[in-house]
Amino acid sequence: MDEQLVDIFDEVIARNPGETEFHQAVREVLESLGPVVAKHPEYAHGEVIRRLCEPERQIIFRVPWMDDDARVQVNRGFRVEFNSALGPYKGGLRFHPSVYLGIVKFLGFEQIFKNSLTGLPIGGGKGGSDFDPKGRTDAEVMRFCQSFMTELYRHLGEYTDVPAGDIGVGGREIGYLFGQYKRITNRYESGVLTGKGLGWGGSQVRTEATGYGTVFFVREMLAASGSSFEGKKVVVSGSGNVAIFAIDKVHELGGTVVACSDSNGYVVDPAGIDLELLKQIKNGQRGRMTDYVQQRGGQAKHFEEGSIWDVPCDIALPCATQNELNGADAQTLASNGCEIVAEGANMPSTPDAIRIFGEAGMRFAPGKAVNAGGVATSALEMQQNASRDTWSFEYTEQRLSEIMTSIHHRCLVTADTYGAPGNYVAGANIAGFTQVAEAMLSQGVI
Ligand code: NDP
Ligand code: 2IT
Repeated sequence: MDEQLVDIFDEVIARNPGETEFHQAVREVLESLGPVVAKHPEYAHGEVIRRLCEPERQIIFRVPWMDDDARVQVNRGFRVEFNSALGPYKGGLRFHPSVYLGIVKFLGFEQIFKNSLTGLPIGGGKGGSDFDPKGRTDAEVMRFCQSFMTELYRHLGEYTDVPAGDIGVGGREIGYLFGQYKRITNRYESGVLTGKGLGWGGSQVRTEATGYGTVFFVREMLAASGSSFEGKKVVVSGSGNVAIFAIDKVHELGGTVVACSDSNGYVVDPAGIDLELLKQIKNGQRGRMTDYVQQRGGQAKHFEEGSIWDVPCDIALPCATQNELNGADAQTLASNGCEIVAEGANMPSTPDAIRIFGEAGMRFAPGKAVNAGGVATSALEMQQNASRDTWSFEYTEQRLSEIMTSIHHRCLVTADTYGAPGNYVAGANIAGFTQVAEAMLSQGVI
């Protein structure tokens, strides 16, 4: 790391004790910025990086709610409004028992650069709760969402802060959250949340966008070396929103996804994952990958031991959660001849894994570039809401595809300009950063 940046990083660690995921996300960005501070001394004078590492606002609140047995439950809610240089805070809400301030901060920090890369006017933020939706009834989820929004609504607004989904937050939760916001404020403010239902302000392609966008990005990586998905064997971890629509698009482009997973294990299905069955189990039944194997039959097998990254593949798409792919997994992927790793999830590869990809000559692209299609399509949803318009599926998907092509291009051009040709990590971090830094300098010390 550049000397000027070491002090800033030490300060981040000291001010945010124990928040290891946040430290990891900051370190990864700062490690890319050496050539940038060398070229732009004005960033040091304006303390742009020091300011960027401190969220503009952090909100933590109690979320009390009553379960179906009339017992009072208490969760903790978070919203970190990290940076608004480019637009209103924008980023998802995550409901998962592992959520604490360090996770929300790492996600919010990543979101700043990701949103900048989209080229659309959105700042960075993230939120969530340690609420675990697994095993909860619809009525319990509704009461939780209503209580969560009863506190959070005062911080939101279409020009202020616009949440969306993430792990554990999909169409059902966005519906309950929007309903409560509307009731409290007495405003039909469509642009205050994205990921809404198609009949009430949602955008075509938002549900598919992160998975589709991930595959569009890899399509560009492949095209850059004169290749395509045709005949490629692909492993996708997770089996949620991002994973499902990544699988969908890989199959459409001629590849075969031979494995996917959930937190209890992974499934290998050599004939290719049956997407209709997977969707029915995940969305219809809210079931598990073990249910998939039972209903699929044939050669599909479920594994509880080992790692999904043991499955040989040409392309690996981690689409579940942070730090799900470690150094040992990276070594296995390399030995099995995997060529490309692209992150559908946020920060799924550990620093060790990323180092090993580089040493093995594999091509690696980071989540803030690869999975930006989700938030980009959220920004398209905001555009449609602002103009009281709705676009067709085809038009919206075309816009998404162009945005992903442009992010890919911007990463490579920036990496070249700053002396790191072919390095998507450097390209994404530097391109995302410089646009935000310029805006912060223009807007003064705030
Ligand atoms: P979902 O809740 O729809 O699915 C999450 C999937 O990941 C599930 O299969 C889940 O398994 C698995 N998973 C979650 N936590 C863990 C864990 N601790 N260990 C193992 N597996 C786990 O979430 P999404 O698909 O929306 O999100 C997946 C990733 O993509 C996240 O990193 C998210 O931040 C990122 N992302 C999401 C975007 C979106 O638009 N939704 C946009 C950009 C990035 P199980 O069911 O067993 O918990
Ligand atoms: O990590 C992400 O980019 C998301 N969860 C989507 C955010 C959004 O506002 O659509």
